[in-house]
Amino acid sequence: YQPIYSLKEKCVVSLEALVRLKDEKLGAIPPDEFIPLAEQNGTITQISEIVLEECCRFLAKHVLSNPSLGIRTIHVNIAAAQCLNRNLKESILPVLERYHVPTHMITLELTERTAIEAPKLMLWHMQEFGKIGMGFAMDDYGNGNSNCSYLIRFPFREIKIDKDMTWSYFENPTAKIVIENEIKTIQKLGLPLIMEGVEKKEQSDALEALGVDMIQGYYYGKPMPETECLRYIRRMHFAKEEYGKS
Ligand code: G
Ligand code: MN
Repeated sequence: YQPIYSLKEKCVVSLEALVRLKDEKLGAIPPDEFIPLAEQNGTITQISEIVLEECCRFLAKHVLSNPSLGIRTIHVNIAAAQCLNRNLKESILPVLERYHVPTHMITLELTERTAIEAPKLMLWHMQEFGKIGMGFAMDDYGNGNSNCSYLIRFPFREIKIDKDMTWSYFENPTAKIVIENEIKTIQKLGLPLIMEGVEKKEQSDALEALGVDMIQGYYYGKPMPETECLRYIRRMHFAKEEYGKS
């Protein structure tokens, strides 16, 4: 789980579930290697099911009983293959029900590429999930075939700006102008914005000055196994209270 930090609330408010694969012989296999393969051979659907089940178990065990942790939702990535299934909702909802996890505690992340694969069906999925209080976040916004039409066509509840965009914001004056305008557009639409890939304090401060809502990046925490992540959040939130007292 990787923390998503709210610059406004000064605490971790959500997590993204990021699957990792460890092989006895090969060691850790990076997601950039096994996810495209799993997408090709169809096992991505089973992987996603395992991830969702794990997240619900985690929420039920550690988050529902600990509201003071401040975790409002877990972001779970969904793949194009899953969205092509008309019964997407029926494959997801029973898992949440089994663990008594409220629908707003899972946010589904999808990329522009996934959304455009079957746009009509995707729109219908988003409306159906919206009716039961489950939202979609647009992942990796600005990477690849970015186009503001995705913002217009689909009722995303949240936008995540891709880490490559964040990096070029700080390196390239042209990118800075373009991305600042993207940020303003998203803000005018009233959509919460997460910037990914923030690795330094100066970057976080600069984005805070632009009114960015949330940050996901190594500066506020790398992806961690669940126990470590819980410890990290507790320590961070406790520290915040301590600072407040002094
Ligand atoms: O595509 P998506 O946004 O779901 O993928 C997130 C990936 O980006 C994760 O695998 C995570 O490890 C990586 N990541 C998250 N934050 C940072 C960061 O600040 N720097 C770098 N280099 N990678 C990051
Ligand atoms: Mn993601």
